[in-house]
Amino acid sequence: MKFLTGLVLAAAAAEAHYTFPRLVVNGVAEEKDWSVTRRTKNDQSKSGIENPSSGDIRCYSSTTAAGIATVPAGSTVHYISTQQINHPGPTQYYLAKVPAGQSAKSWDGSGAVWFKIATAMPEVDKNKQLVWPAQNTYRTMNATIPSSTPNGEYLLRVEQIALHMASQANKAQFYLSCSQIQITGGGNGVPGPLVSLPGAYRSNDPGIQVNIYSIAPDSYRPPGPAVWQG
Ligand SMILES: [Cu+2]
Repeated sequence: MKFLTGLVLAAAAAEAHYTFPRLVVNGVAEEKDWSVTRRTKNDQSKSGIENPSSGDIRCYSSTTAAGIATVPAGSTVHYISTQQINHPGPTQYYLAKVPAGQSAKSWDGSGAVWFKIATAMPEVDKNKQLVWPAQNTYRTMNATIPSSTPNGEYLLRVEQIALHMASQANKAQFYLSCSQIQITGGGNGVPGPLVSLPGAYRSNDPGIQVNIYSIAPDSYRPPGPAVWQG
């Protein structure tokens, strides 16, 4: 009996986790999983990252993808999730411009190169729990590529930070993907502030180590830099 219970619990825990293998641009999904999105190390396990200072926090030690998605500036993007995003917590998006002479197909995203383009605040649901946009769906929330983003190749990074156990240190779980994209039709914006990943987060940041069962929704502070307004 004990053995059976353990199996059921293990299955439930596995179901609770997710990866984001497919980018959707203006409603059109990449043709198959991991074709412009880099296959993350947790492709099989689906487990989250608990240490925000680890190298995994950038692109989850993923392998590079074969393709590059064309993404017009001003596009709406989201990701398909393999499972329901059932853990509460914010979704954020970042971009990093590929340096001259390098390719999105191979660049590693190192250095102070990442800027944030979207974040999310919670609301309170009917059970008086904090709930974030797109929570309990099979997709991440939408983000818009700012129309003044300069043309060129970029890495696009999405993260969803699961905060259900985050009142303990190093118990937030980061779920994330990076995609290889080319922005077209952009502008002359100067994106920033620029941060490094790892580097932008500390495990005790108030948006990472937080008891979401005891805070007011508008007091939540998503971790990392301010959103670039474009
Ligand atoms: Cu979980």
